[in-house]
Amino acid sequence: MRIGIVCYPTFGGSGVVATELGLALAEEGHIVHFITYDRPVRLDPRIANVFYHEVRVSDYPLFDYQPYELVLTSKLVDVVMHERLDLLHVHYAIPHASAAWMAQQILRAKGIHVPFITTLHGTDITLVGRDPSFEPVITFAMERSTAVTAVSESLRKDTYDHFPVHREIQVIPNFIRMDRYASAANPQLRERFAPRGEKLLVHVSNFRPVKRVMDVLKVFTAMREQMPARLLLIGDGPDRHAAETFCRANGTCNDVLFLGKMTDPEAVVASCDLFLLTSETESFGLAALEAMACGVPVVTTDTGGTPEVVESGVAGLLNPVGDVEAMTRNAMEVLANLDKFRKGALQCASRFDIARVLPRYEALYAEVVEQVKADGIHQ
Ligand code: GMT
Repeated sequence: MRIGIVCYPTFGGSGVVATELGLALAEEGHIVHFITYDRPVRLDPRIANVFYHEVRVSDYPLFDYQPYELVLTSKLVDVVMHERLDLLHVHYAIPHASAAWMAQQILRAKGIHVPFITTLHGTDITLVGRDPSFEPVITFAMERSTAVTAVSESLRKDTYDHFPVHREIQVIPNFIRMDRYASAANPQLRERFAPRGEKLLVHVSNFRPVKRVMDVLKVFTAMREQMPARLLLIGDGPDRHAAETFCRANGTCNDVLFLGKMTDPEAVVASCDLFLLTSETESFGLAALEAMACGVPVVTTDTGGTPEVVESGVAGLLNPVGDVEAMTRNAMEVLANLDKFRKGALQCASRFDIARVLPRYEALYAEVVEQVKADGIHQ
């Protein structure tokens, strides 16, 4: 098939999932066109069957706010027509789903029928999506998508709870390439980050308030009082400054290493003992799944889709949001039984291996292409 993928090209999980999906489809022989405002961070231009189209927003001075959605729509029309795409798959509803719908209408007027699938990822529904100013557009775009998927049962439920949507939403979970993560651990990195044999904790996120990064630091600080430990923080974002201020105030700067954004964090993550994820809400928790695939157990919050990903007592332990004491206690408990939890993490992650998930997307693609063909014939 000839597939167009629209996503955010940044470090967020939705962009990572979209990119990995496109790369896996290309490996299967499909032709994949990425349509985004920048090259997705994990998109290797040397890979066969993969193409990239940049959406360029003008800087015309009349516009205080540049009309990104319109430029994206025009680009979608252009790429679908000239690359003869069979379907569009848009990741993160805002504004990709409504742009895809608009492109579909323009193409229909030209006699071209293209289906589009919207995959809901998280804050497009749970945070941003709940802003009433977005609701009518998102609801409409979901209703008009040829198919809608959500990355967890929890996100599917949240969508029905917060939007007046009546259509079917299929759950297709995020996935992982187990083979890529299994051998990621690097003893030299371990030596570099824990030279005195300290326990190594790690957190990966975009440091937005929803991640509650300060809870990560509080848990770490409490653990460090009980044993030698260091914390690696991967990523960057609005709460980084507050995190640095906290470390300075608590005298932990030497043991908290801010590594910034990383394209392939798995070698670092795999060299650690425990992954901490303290989010207020998390529709899936891809970062936790990546850690588990490296054999690193996860101490996280019992919220959104995380219980579907991290089996408590097996791959790690779940805790109430904000309960720093429970998280500290449970993190110590996991470290005391590390071998058991490491095995559990690998076992739990393998449920999401790409080999299980990719065929579900391929089946859905075949279904929507057939559906639109049939609709086109009847029109
Ligand atoms: O909402 C975000 O944080 C951004 C979004 C993204 O683009 O990374 O993350 C969401 O999608 C990921 C991939 O499906 C999920 O693993 C994250 O759990 C989800 N984030 C939240 O729900 C907070």
